Amino acid sequence: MSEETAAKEAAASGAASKGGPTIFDKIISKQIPATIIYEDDTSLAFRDINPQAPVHFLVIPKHVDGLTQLSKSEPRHEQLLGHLLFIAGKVAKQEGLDQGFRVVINDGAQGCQSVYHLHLHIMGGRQLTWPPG
Ligand code: TR5
Repeated sequence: MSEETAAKEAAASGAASKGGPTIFDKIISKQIPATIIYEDDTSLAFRDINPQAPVHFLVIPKHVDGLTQLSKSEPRHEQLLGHLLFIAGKVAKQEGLDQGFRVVINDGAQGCQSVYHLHLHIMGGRQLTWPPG
């Protein structure tokens, strides 16, 4: 069974995915509204509900929950990771972030992750500072 078929069956049955369902699963299934600015078969981009910059959106995979799960998984996930970054750049351009932007992945407790479904933060539209807190 393909990853996508498994995810569809899990969603249809209401079963939890490996890491347990998160709010982002409900955004993917359109149970909860979000301002979606890009979508394809494997990824979704939507505006962050609590923006930290004039432009702040998230890019998520539809069928994989976590970076750790993903990086320990099959080599084809390398392609998915590349795709997410590619989409981050594509949507950043679509959003007019010509002067630059930041891509962040918070992973795990020390990474300050709050939603346990892999997501790339893309922030721009103002001068950002470094290092982050
Ligand atoms: O802290 P991490 O890196 O896990 O980032 C989680 C991000 O999800 C935060 O920047 C939140 O503001 C964002 N977030 C949380 C919710 C949410 C959202 N972005 C869009 N729509 C959201 N809905 C509908 N519900 C959330 N709980």
